[in-house]
Amino acid sequence: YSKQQDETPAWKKVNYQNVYKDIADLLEDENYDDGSYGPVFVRLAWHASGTYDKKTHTGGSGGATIRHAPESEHGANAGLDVARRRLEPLKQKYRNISYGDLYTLAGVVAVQELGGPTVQWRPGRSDLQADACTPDGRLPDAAQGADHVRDIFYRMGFDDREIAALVGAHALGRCHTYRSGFDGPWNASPTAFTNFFYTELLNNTWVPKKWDGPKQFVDKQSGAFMMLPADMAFKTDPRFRTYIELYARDQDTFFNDFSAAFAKLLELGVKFPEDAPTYRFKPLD
Ligand code: CCH
Repeated sequence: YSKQQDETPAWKKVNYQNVYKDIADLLEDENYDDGSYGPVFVRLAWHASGTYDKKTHTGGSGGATIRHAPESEHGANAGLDVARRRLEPLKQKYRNISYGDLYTLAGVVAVQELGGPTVQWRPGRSDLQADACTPDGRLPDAAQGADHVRDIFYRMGFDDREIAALVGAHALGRCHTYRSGFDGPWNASPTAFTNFFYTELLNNTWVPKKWDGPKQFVDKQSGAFMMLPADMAFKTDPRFRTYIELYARDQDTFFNDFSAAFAKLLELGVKFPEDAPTYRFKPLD
């Protein structure tokens, strides 16, 4: 007898709307952090993608090399094993999804379900092995300033406006001393996607935190919220500051710009199949 060969590529066998729903179901957990895995999913999607180098066309989310050592062990990726473990049951359930598609889609679901803009997304990444891991040092160092931030993001192919929009994701989540060494949330609602990164940055007086840890800033009034040295650079650098002021007064423009820049980030360096459709998922009710 002749064995029928199934030639449908794996990525076509996945119902991504169902994956979206299943990721959304994994967000909430009252025992984790501020009650949501959303922020750490966004950080996973970003670190999986932000290794891209436009000159050598290496890195990016395409191969999902962030799951392999040594990349998984890079200092910047500390704590992201938590997000990968949370998503692993979905890789088992949807065997045909690639890790690259799963991690990036998790970032999209988190942004949308935490109240952010819709973000276009395409499937079709195919996973690579550990030999494709990127070298350490491709992600930004929070202890540094505007020049460093520009070096890192220009290497990926972003301009100042896109960089200023992307860092608005620091409305979400918090820093953990046992991951990065830094400590605390950026604002009072770390599980809501807002333009608060910009409003807090501009409207507060930020003073150095008095502690033994790495240099960071706290708001003078309550001491409850934080900024990284790299965050402060967006306030002091005049070209970045123009966009910080824009996004602080105009949440719609922030949402539009963030959506476009985040979609671009998740696709850096990826060679999509020609017939991969673009999705814009509806947020769930
Ligand atoms: Fe970030 N980020 N990020 N970040 N980040 C951290 C946490 C989050 C920098 C440093 C840090 C982006 C850009 C930058 C998120 C999304 C984005 C932490 C704390 C550091 C340090 C990690 C910890 O301790 O858990 C620096 C430096 C830059 C740029 O210069 C961009 C771009 C994005 C997404 C678009 C999110 C979300 C978090 C919170 C994670 C959590 O677990 O709550």
